[in-house]
Amino acid sequence: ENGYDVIVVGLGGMGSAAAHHLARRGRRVLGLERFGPAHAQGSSHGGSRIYRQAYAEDPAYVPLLLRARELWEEAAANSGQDLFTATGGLVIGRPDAEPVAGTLRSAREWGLPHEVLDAAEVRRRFPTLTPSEAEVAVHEDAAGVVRPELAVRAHLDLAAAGGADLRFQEPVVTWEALPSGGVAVTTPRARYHADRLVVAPGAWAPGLLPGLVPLRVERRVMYWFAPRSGVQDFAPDRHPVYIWGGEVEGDEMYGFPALDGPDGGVKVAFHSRGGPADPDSLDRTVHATEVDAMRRHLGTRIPALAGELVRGAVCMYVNTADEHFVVCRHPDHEDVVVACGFSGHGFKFVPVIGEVLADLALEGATRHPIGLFDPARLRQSPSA
Ligand code: PYC
Repeated sequence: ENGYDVIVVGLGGMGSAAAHHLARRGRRVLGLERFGPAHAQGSSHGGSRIYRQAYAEDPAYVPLLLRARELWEEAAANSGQDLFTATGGLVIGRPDAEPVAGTLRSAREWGLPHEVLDAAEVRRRFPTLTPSEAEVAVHEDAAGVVRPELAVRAHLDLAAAGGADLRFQEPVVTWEALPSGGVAVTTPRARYHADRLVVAPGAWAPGLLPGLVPLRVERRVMYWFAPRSGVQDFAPDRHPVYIWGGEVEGDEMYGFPALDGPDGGVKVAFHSRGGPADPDSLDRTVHATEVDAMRRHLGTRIPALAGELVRGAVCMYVNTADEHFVVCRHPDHEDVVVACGFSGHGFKFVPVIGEVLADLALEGATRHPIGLFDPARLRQSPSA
């Protein structure tokens, strides 16, 4: 089938936002997704993601975060959905540990409002959190929660309202850049043509972008625990989102206020515990040993949550070697744009990455600072 300006492969967080930004610019867009709309098989589910600005990972992300915030507001207004909730946020840990030190570096470099709290002040303001005397916290008012499934649905609805043709349950088998220019995409149902291609395949990136950069797909578990004393202490108008560094790497955890009503539990997760995964045979069982390990961890940090598990869910990270994203024109195909390797910290950027992908697909360049996401840094150089 012919007649599209741009095909978007993958309609999770990044692809749905790209489809919306392309459609709003008047382009004829085809979106292809292997599952249904806003599904729970990849990396865009679980009800909540952290948004923060003083970015520990690198100060270069900050301008993108500021633009993302504007676009979250815009998408919320245009869709009528509550996509962003301001709660404030804490990054907790030893002062010299990377999450804390990196957050302060970004805050200072960009002049972002923040406060440094000692452990006693954290306990006083947020009595659910019990850091040790050796820990401090950086508090940021601008932090909050974004909603992955609502956001994907909102972007899909906006894209469809803008004329995009969105096809679900239609996995891409292969794509190719044609020697005469343009691209072809093959699914079990059809072969489609377009001038440009955006590939945003999430955990399916190793199969759809072979040889681009090394990627590690990893399993992660999300847990919702019932607070011992009811959800009121975890209400979003008084409880921040938080990232809590650990003594050893696997101990870093993060969590949210109570977002799912009195019986929905309160979500927490480990950032780096999981292990390698294959997206087509992911172990989706949350094991009792894993629940016990999280409960033990909560016992010294958030004792109010170290009780009954309400539910668990499994998702995937797609990690690059340095845990920075890959967002660029494909190094070998100028009509192809790629977005992958979001390394467990991408969702907050969804609307700005959608804007960047539309820029790259239509103009070949973007005004946004994406130098950090150039895959050249990760590609094996040919041996001399
Ligand atoms: O991006 O803020 C984040 C985050 C915390 C834990 C996993 N991702």
